[in-house]
Amino acid sequence: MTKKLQAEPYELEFDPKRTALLIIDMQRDFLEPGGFGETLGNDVSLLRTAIEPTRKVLEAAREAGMFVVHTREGHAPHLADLPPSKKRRGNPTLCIGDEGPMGRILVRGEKGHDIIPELYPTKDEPIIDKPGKNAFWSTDLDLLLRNRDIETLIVCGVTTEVCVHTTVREANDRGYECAVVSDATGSYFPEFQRVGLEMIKAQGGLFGWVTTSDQVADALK
Ligand code: TIU
Repeated sequence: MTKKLQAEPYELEFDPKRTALLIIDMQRDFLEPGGFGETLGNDVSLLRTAIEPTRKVLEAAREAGMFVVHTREGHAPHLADLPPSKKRRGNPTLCIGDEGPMGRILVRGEKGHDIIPELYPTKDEPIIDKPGKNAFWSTDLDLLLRNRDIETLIVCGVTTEVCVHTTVREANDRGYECAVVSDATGSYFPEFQRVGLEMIKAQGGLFGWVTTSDQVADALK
């Protein structure tokens, strides 16, 4: 049955059976001290405000029986999937693959690469491991969504202007309707958070909708 989601620039009608919750990169490496985000010079506490709203949306989605997909950004231990340009960029204190306090930075299988305990996936919730910022690039995310006839994505995660934006832009071109949950996303830069969300909903919702965790929970009740 179709439901109505309060959002900007206007209400979005969605069918929970054809909607997936996509949680982008809520990993220790971005949200906890000693990880990739901090090695790039960022204050990771700025992202932590997104945890509780994301948990609220995740619980509502689970209760509604919605399809939930989590993503993690990172690389195989051999780093053969890491472009040298990505390794060099950002003038980090530790590079991707170096040993940090939570294991090797942004490497699959390491503690820092994993999803934070507050939002840990159940065994029925696929985890997409992605080497880039775009969750569709070099992954089988599209296959998983097409198999379920998904048409709408409710998107949470970090960071708003990097992996969330890159993924939502690609999702648009692939024909998915995207609603980004403002308080369940986060940026290391408050200005980018504000403008990043404005960009999604500008021009009559050029990339999609912006909603809140409370509005998603209300819609799924
Ligand atoms: N640096 C930054 O803001 N983000 C990333 O490197 N990856 C994601 O956004 N996940």
